[in-house]
Amino acid sequence: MQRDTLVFDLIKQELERQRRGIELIASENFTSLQVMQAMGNVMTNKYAEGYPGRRYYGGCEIVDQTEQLAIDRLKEIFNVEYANVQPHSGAQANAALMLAILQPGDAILGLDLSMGGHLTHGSAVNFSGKLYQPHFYGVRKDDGLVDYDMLEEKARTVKPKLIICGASAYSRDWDYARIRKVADEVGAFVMADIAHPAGLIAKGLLSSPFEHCHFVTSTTHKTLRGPRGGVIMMKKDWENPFGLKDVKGNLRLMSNLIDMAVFPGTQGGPLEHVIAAKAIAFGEILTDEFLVYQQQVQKNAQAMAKAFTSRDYQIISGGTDNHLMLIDLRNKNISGKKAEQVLGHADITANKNMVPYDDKSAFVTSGVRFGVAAITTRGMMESDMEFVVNAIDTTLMNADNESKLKDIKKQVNEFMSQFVLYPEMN
Ligand code: DSN
Repeated sequence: MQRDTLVFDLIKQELERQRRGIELIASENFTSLQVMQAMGNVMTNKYAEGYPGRRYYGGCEIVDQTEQLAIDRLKEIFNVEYANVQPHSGAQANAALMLAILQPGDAILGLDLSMGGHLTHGSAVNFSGKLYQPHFYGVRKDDGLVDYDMLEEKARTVKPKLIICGASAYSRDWDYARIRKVADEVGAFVMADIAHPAGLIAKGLLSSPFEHCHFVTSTTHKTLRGPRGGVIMMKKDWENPFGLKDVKGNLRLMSNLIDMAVFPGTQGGPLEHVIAAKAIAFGEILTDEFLVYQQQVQKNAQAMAKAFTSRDYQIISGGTDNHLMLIDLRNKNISGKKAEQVLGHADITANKNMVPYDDKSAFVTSGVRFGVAAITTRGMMESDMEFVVNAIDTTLMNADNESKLKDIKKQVNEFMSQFVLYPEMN
């Protein structure tokens, strides 16, 4: 077979783009080389429907070991009794979990997408909003914090089967205990989607949801810095408190119901090469080096927030506890869409984002979201946040000045050349 130089050339161009730019998309990161190498290996050839020790195909004795290693390491990281490492993504993890515990038409309660929530938490354009009956809570207008009074009131009114906490654009920690209390009162399950702050939770830098939430889902590629994928966990293998049955009408442990909802419920063959990469990433997370990384993530986010505030940028909720921040650009007279575009011209990658109570559509938005997980992996420290924020500010204030933008791009590229990325690759 002839080597496909067209595609490999595009991969090379993507490597160069990642090397020269400032990556501020809050959901992105740079995996280690060994995590990436594990994703391109012979395990991609293997069918392994089922679970370690109980597969529908022969020849699974090796992939059984990598998958079991991934499960065991994930359980150790979060000190949990149950883990499923097969979901292909965070959205797949949430779909499987909901399939396991809900019936079509059941009420669910999640954070509104326009207030920082996620598509899979009940959005009308997503399976979660189409199959189930979605209801939402929001954040308070005055301080941008989750409105727990509203959450409780909604829970008592709509009596959801599932309350979802977790967000894509919320910079503060969560009061999981308070959510569990109202869930118990109305007879609901609680699921925490920790896709964004999982790395900080793994190292004890944010509150743990595991004591209070029946289920926890996550992606593995954001602050966890693993391959693109998802996971589902439970602190305890809940003995099915609501008497949920499988398709044959048998009462089962929650772990059985979730395993069945992942496969055969929503997925086919697991991506065993990606699961091998998850196992490697989970091994990295267990090290002290990863604690130092997460501590730096938190320090960098706080330094970045301070630098923005000193330039009169309005951070929703006034700051950050985790790795990200959401900025309302209305006092800067530029939309999120335009900000994303011009930052792109300066090789600074970020995404437009609705802010709470936004008067602009999701395609335009009044806000922009920044995260520091990726630049911290590149090696940046608190002192580097001044350069980054200054570059952003100068870009946004010169949005229509092409020569100035070229100038900033040059400075950005020079600045980034000191933070070497994948030196082994060419
Ligand atoms: N799309 C991800 C994010 O950017 O936050 C969430 O799935």
